[in-house]
Amino acid sequence: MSAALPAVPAVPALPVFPALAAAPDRPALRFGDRSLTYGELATAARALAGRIAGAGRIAVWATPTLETAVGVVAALLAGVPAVPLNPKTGERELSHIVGDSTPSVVLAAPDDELPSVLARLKRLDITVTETGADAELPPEPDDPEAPALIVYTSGTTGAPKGAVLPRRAITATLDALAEAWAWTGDDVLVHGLPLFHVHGLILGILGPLRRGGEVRHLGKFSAEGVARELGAGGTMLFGVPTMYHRLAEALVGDPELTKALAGARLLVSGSAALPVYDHERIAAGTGRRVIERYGMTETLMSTSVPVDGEARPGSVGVPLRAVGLRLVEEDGSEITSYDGETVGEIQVKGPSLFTGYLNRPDATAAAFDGDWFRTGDMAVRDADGSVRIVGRKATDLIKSGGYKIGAGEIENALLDHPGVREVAVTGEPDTDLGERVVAWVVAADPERPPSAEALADHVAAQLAPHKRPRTVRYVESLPRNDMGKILKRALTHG
Ligand code: MCA
Ligand code: AMP
Repeated sequence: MSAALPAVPAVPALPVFPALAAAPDRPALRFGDRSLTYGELATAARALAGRIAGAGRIAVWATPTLETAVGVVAALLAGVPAVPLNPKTGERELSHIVGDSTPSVVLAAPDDELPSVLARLKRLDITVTETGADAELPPEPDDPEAPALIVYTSGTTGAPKGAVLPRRAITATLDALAEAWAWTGDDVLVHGLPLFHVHGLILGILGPLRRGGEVRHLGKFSAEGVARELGAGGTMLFGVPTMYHRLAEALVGDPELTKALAGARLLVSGSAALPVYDHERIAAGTGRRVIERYGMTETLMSTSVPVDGEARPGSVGVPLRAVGLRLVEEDGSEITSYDGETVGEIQVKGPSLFTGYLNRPDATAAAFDGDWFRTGDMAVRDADGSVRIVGRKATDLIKSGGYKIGAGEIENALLDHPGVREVAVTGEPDTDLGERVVAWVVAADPERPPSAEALADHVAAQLAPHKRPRTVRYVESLPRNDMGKILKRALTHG
């Protein structure tokens, strides 16, 4: 690491939030015009932790607000596993998540309206302006294996699975990133990511709070918000490639945004591949290169380009501290050459891994080869050991706007629509979203097929708006092989 970079102080693995008690006057969280210092956050989270202690599991209605951050910090302090819920989740998916994770309580902001699916849960309002609680934090649980968060993630088929993330996975990944990025309490992170996934919640909220730094959340991503906050003291930006694509588009003729991006200490992209075109446009416009890091809900972060490393388009950098990473051939043999050509599946091991899928020992067993987690991502390694992702094993997984979406779950939802007789879902390249969800539909009545809008609304209401098909193609029949299996390649390759 170069001498000019701030030294990252060593932090013991637990407690998760050493800064909470250390510096009460420092700014911790800001969402729009609402903010909390570390002292205020500690008071609010401590009071809530006292109310949920011993609750079993809790759900958090994860809007992009102060309340969500306070709710999750409180759950970690109390040692109660938290299930962040996407507030836009539709009925079918929400019923599944709640039925699978069986929380006893749902935490929400006082003004939130909760859907009827959650009516049977006890509701606790999150108050961010607690006063008068005593100054002592209750001791955090000291078991590093204790489950901290259960984050739902899609697979190729079936409903999303709950990845159980222990406390040590969170601290291990955040400390490894701190080392790679020279990330300290002096950093001010700007982001507009949702708070129900790893990227926005663990990296984007828990990360700065573990370091003792500040988060400024935009509420909703916009280029203007990024320009404003980076221009007013923000040092780091986290985003998915769609956000960097939109920033690259907005840069043209926007000197304020150009200056803000040029002045940031670190621009980080993850959750999907950042296209070379956008990478180059940002570099050309600002003189700054975006750093990529690679991870997964189940593994947290596995690789990154270090802060003083060379940010090459296409490269997701080198394995982070304590992460074991290997590339494996189809027959299970390990690829040892760093020739930039030989493609294998990325497998990882180490302390940042999850402990398994909730209630799914079968799926957990299938995901591992011994200690090694099979990511399903295909990559090569360059001569310097850096990893370049070249594709994915499963064609039935779609990454759209940085969200992982299983084709199977959308097909199941669409088959429930009365106007649909048969359906296949595929992903197609999209300059903004990376991939776009496409539904190939055989209508129940070809004379009166359901509209594309009706099908999108149906998926949004049952699953989530980001899973809705953006394109619907009506076909007379779906190509199948002798076994009756749909040949998706024949659809997409005409
Ligand atoms: C549109 N909308 C609808 C419908 N159509 N709502 C209901 N029914 C419909 N038919 C609404 C949407 O809900 C949204 O509302 C608004 O219209 C715009 O929708 P959309 O175009 O889909 O959104 P967008 O603005 O284009 O979203 C782009 C985005 C978003 C902001 C980049 O995709 C995003 O936030 N992505 C982040 C994903 C992420 O965090 N992934 C991390 C996974 P409204 O505007 O009110 O919202 S963790 C991970 O992957 C690993 C660990 C890793 O490596 O990080
Ligand atoms: P999720 O299941 O939503 O946690 O998404 C994890 C997946 O996102 C990984 O398996 C990769 O396919 C993809 N991903 C995350 N970061 C990157 C990156 N920097 N480049 C390419 N793909 C990525």
